[in-house]
Amino acid sequence: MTELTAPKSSVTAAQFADEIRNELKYTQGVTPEQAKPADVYVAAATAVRKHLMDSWMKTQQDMINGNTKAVGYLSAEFLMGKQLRNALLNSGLTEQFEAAVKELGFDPQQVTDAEYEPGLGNGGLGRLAACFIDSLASLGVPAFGYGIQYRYGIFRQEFDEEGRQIERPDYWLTNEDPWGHIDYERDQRVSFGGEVVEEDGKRVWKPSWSVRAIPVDYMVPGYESGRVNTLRLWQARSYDEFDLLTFNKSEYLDAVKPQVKAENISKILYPEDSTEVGKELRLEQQYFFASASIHDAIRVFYPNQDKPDLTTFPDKICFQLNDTHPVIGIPELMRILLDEYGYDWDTAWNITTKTFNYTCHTLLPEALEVWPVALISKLLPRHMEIINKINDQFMHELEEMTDDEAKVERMRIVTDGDTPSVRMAYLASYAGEHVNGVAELHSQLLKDVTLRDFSDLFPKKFTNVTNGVTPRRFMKLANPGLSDLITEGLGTDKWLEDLELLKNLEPLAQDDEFVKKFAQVKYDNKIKFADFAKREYGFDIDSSTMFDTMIKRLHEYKRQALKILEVIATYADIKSGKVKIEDVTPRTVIFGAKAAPGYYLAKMTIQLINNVAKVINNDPDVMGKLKVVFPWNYNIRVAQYLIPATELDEQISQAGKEASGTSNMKFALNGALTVGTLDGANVEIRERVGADNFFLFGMTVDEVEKMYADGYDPAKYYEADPRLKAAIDMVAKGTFSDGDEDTYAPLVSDWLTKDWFMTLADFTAYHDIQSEIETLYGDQLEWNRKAIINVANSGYFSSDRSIEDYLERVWMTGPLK
Ligand code: GL7
Repeated sequence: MTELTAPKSSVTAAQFADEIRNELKYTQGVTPEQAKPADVYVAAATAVRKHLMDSWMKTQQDMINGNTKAVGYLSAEFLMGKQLRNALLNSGLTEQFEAAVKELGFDPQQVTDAEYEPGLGNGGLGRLAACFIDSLASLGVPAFGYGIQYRYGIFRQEFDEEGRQIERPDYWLTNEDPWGHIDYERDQRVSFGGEVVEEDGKRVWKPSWSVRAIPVDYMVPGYESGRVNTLRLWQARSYDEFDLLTFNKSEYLDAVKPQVKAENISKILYPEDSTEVGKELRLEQQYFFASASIHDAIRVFYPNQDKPDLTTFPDKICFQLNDTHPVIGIPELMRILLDEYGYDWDTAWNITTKTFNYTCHTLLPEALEVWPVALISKLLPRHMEIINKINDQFMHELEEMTDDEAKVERMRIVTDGDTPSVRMAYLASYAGEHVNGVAELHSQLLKDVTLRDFSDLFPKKFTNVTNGVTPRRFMKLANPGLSDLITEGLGTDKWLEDLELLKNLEPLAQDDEFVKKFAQVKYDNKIKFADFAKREYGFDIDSSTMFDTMIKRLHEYKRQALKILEVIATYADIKSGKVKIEDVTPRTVIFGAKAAPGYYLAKMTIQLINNVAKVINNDPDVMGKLKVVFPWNYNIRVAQYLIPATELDEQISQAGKEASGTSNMKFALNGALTVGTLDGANVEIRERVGADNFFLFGMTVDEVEKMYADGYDPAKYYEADPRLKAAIDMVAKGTFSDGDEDTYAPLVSDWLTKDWFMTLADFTAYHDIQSEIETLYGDQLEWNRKAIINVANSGYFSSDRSIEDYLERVWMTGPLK
């Protein structure tokens, strides 16, 4: 760690060592001699938290006393990653920690490794929320992250003997969590069920059951901003702890029933990615955290007031709805204003519509949540009444605005028909003040296709905010070698707060000495990853091969199948002698992906990749030339090793399907070149880094649409490209299933008859671009020049910039004064 890059705290290493000793004694009850690395981790975390305490309290006071509108980021997922390194960096205690821990006789790496990574998110959406709260704090904007403290995060992935994915529960709270502060005094009651009755001319909800929502607070320290915000995650508990009477009658299970029902609400994160499960429990979760959070905001901003003036609520806080998951918060705020505070409908509506904004994160129709009216009526009968009234009001407004009856009908929030349902995206688009997509192309497609009617009638609502990633975690912490080189190249470390400064690296791409240093950093990162992969997974990886990486959820639209078919075709080329072994660029192809447990074809693709790896990696004919590795249980920690080590990044989704992608940004910032389609944020990355420094292939959105319209026949492509045919035939004939032709039959049949995401149609173009990639890779100086140009031009993809865009286009607020 260079002196240049670490912000300073006045604490010395010796003092910090004393603080750790103190925590070992008073919180862990062990001597330094008895302590294990995990004890030291908890002690250090507790000590860092204390350093942040004053700033945390001051930030809250300034927020409540000042008049800067705060942001409430409502999200069902926050995929935070490990906290200790980040907290040390942001509190300027990194060097002191390293020295103190060594003084106590421990290895800092072992201590930070002892932290268990909380997996409270599925993928990009949850990680984006974590980057955003980091940036909000770093920019000094008063903000809360509001979500759920799931007891079980995303499942822990294992592979069995046959290469199939096995899901294991991730009980992360069996380990000590020194970061979360549980605050029993600031609980909220959240109610469900029952009925709505008429009393004195008023609609009154008589719920049938309630749960206690208890906040667990996590500090969110800003980088060099002196501000510490709050991530408030709710835990569900029962009010009726235990029914002794029932217990005494020996009905043990019945005695804990209410408790079990209540606590189930915050028990598991749904392991779904993009597709929704129509589960009652999921709606309970959504209402649970939306309701608790809105009540909490009222408590925070109107302390000790029985009759607060909530017409000022939109000046105190605005809520960002992270996808449709918290949209039930809209009727909830209406209900609170109408029923709990006695406002009339129009006043309540006026407050509500100024309070919420909605971000859509998808283009897949199945990912736009729709809840059956029957389910909402059962769980939240008063909310269903309110939603119906919102729908009626909307229909009347629409009838005033347009004569197009078909359009009015299409836009219904509450559909009729066999299973009347509520479209949460429509509710959010009507009631939200702003609606945004997450990349230019995505926002355009929302306007042109997914939410077209809404954008036609309410064009001013719609805007774009391109996603971003935090350079603190994904550059400074993950890639200290590159960070130091950048600081050296720029002569300052200010780029960590103003990532556009990376632009000044561009001339250095022509400086051969700098390019060589850059190449050395990449090589060191490859060795680091290879060591990690050996240690954790037992893989043998040759660091002199090209590291070619595809990490993301396993989904058909992302097209891991395209990558693995190309690997198989290359394998076949070598085996058949069509390609001379000495002409092959040695590659290690690295996959990381979890599949939703119920997603049959995705899980089969995982199995195929694992078995292709098994065959290829054990075949002496390709040894040293082609290798496939698939580290299981891909998570933030693996990402932090792998992204800095990667040279070629695969972003090969079918055009028009990936809303944005965020790993593409992390890779470009860490000096990988991208092979990708014109999809999501790839488009903007390519615009910025330049077409010459990006490997583009495949159909465009328009071409894809045309092909759907004309009728797509994948078999035609299978017949036309002998390499593709050979690859698919190998899968079909059992090359990767010990001769068994049934194992992958469903996958093969899907490719040849459906192939909804047009993997086969893009295959030939994908192969051609891979040849270009190999040619360039042969000239390492040129390759690394292009990689540096990628880094230099990716500063735009900082989540700080995303947040600035939100402040200006959506939230209309700024840093605390
Ligand atoms: C996602 C999109 O699929 C992804 O492209 C985007 O980068 C991310 C953050 O905006 O949101 N939408 C979604 O439901 N998940 C995503 O990762 C799970």
